Amino acid sequence: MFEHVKEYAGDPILGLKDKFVADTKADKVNLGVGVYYDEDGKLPVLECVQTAEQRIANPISPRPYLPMAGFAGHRKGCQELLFGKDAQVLQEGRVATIATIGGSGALRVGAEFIHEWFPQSKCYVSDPTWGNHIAIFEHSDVEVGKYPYYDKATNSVKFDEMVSFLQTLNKHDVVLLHPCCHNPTGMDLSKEQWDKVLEVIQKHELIPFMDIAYQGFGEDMESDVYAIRKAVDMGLTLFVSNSFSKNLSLYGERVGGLSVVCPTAKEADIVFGQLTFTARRIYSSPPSHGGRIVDIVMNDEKLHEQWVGEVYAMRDRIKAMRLKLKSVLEAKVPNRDFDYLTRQNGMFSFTGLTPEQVERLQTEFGVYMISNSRMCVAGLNVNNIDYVANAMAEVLKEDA
Ligand code: KET
Repeated sequence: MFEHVKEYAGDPILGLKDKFVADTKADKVNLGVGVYYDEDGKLPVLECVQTAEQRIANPISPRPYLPMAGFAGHRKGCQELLFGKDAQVLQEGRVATIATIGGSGALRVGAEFIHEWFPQSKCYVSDPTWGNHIAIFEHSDVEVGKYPYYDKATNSVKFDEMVSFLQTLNKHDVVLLHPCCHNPTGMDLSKEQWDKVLEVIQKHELIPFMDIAYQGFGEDMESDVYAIRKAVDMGLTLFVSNSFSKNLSLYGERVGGLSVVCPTAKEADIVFGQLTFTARRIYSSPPSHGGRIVDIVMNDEKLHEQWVGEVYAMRDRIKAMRLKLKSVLEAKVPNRDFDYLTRQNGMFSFTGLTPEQVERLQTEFGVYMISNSRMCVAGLNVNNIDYVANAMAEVLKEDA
């Protein structure tokens, strides 16, 4: 019956965990998946989330089906975070938002919407991008292309090439962008560069699809959504997928949102209906637990403030790890430039290690990063950073 079914090679990011768990080395370190671990190497439960959990648990409430779009408070939380509490675009009712199953669910629903209503459109992703961007759009039957983004030789963005390329795209082609903390490279555009990219998008009538999974981990909550708010100010139509996995440390609850900024409130209503219909056809309606937490934390002023502080503490710890790793590596491998470590933002660093070097780190030292050389800096802490730096220095030195 199943002889024709092909074997699944496994996911390059999520599959790495099994390898890590099976590794018996005492000093092993997992820097694969984009997850924030605290100073003790533990997955944190944020204090604001603990308070929300207590409210949910007492009293324990019934579990009806949620609306297809999720809780209204969850949707409002997404909107105000992305567009601003008093944003005019929200007052005008021009944003259609549904709660989704993580950022991945938002991408999937968005990709299905594009396929259905813009069947001619291709989707262009940065070269490189998060691998699942390509998989999700292709699996929704949207053809995927790549725009130039990262220059490995200089560890910087190939900005001129990127802009020239975007100018060649067709009307209504989709451009998938990372508003902050680019995955996997950590290299973001400056505000001036965003202005230029959005100008090209407007001129060529392209559709920006902004995927934001790390709001608060770059500069701050507001600066990290500069591109989104600028696009709204320019009157652009855009898609935004957001994830609360990282900034609420709610990975397993699968909470996110999909927002479509429309030219008019009437169009927003129609788009909203179609988004709910798409959700209905895939998973019907979202689960309630994570949605409740989002609703409580985002809409309670005190908890919201506490949350922002907790995100900034995670951000600052990652930045401290970048500095420390840079200084240890500079001392150990003086012929190589490690400046990129502190120029990159968010959880990831694109280390430029070869696949062979990444493999050696795994087999000889039990240090796990993605084969494209992406390291999750948020997995480093004072107890493992010297070990990781030493291991990196070893594989870099012997190859030099
Ligand atoms: N967008 C980006 C850019 C992203 O890095 C992730 C997750 C997601 C969306 C998905 O978010 P979620 O809410 O979990 O559905 N990235 C990490 C985890 C993964 O690969 O699934 C990662 O890159 O390690």
